[in-house]
Amino acid sequence: MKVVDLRSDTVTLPTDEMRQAMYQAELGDDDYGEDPTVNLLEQRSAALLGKEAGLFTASGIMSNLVAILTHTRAGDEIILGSESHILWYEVGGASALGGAILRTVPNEEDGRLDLVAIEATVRPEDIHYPPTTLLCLENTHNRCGGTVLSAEYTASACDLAHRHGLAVHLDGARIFNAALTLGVSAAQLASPVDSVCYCLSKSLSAPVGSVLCGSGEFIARARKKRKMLGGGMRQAGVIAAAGLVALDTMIDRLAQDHANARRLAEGLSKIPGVNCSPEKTLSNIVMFSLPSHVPPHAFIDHLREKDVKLNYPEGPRLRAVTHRMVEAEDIDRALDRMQDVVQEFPTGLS
Ligand code: TLP
Repeated sequence: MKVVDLRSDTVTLPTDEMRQAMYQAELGDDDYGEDPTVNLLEQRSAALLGKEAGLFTASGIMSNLVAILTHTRAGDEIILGSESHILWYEVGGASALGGAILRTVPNEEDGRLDLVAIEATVRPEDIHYPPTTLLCLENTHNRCGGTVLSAEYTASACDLAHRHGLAVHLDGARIFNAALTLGVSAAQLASPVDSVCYCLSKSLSAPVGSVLCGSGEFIARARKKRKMLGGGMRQAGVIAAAGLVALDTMIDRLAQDHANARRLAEGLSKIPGVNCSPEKTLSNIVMFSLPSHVPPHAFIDHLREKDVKLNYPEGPRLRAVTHRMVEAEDIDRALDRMQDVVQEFPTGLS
């Protein structure tokens, strides 16, 4: 029986077309700027995001870290969301390796940071204060359940940041999902930010990689930071080739993942005691909570025995992520299994 793996869109495997392209990729030493496949991926990424240049990195975390190292100096303060991926899941790299102080502003439920709160958090010039030099945003927002930041909001946040001399980095790991939801281009969403990265290895289904984009001058400096982190990958065209196929073939199919996420959210909202809002399911991430008598860890363990995989949650909310390897019929099967498992727990007992 096929396992329905809803843990993350990072579990997606490369398509046959990607594997073919990897095999046939034209290669060179990227540290000499001589890998034509990497160069093409960087150029195409920059064009898609409306920036001058791109930098292929090993992962989303590396892109975010390289961006932070390039925008800031040790001791600078960064403003970012209390639910941001950079804060929660990047092993504290911005502080450990970049010496950055992370100052959070609460994320609204929809992934925004309140503009008044951002402004109040920027440090004025004072001998006691570290300089605030960077604002980080995230679109779509992972921990806020795949919510999207509109182009208008992003522009307002950037205006404010730029007025105070801060640069803005956008963690756009799933920016093509956001663009689809909003009916705008990724370039429009990224237009006011100084740097943006997106991931090839999540909803776009490529095996490895992320691309950081920005001005030519920014990317030249970022390239050196990537090198410092050991991220010069030589014949990286082998993996960039899959990324190019992902750009050609995976962006247009994201609508299926969004429809499946909505289908899952609608089904979940009908299971008695399960709390899930289909109208808040805006991309490929579904957040839900279980009836209070159902312990999440046991629920997930039982579900795994029935070939449906979810990650253990950190709090009361569970996350399910749709992707290329999950079809509508898999969603229906997952829903049946979830309903069965909820019913295994007698009401009133935990
Ligand atoms: N997110 C992963 C886990 O780390 C939680 C996931 O399963 O969703 N930015 C955002 C918004 C992300 O969601 C992720 C990965 C990253 C950056 C980092 O990407 P990787 O893991 O490829 O370095």
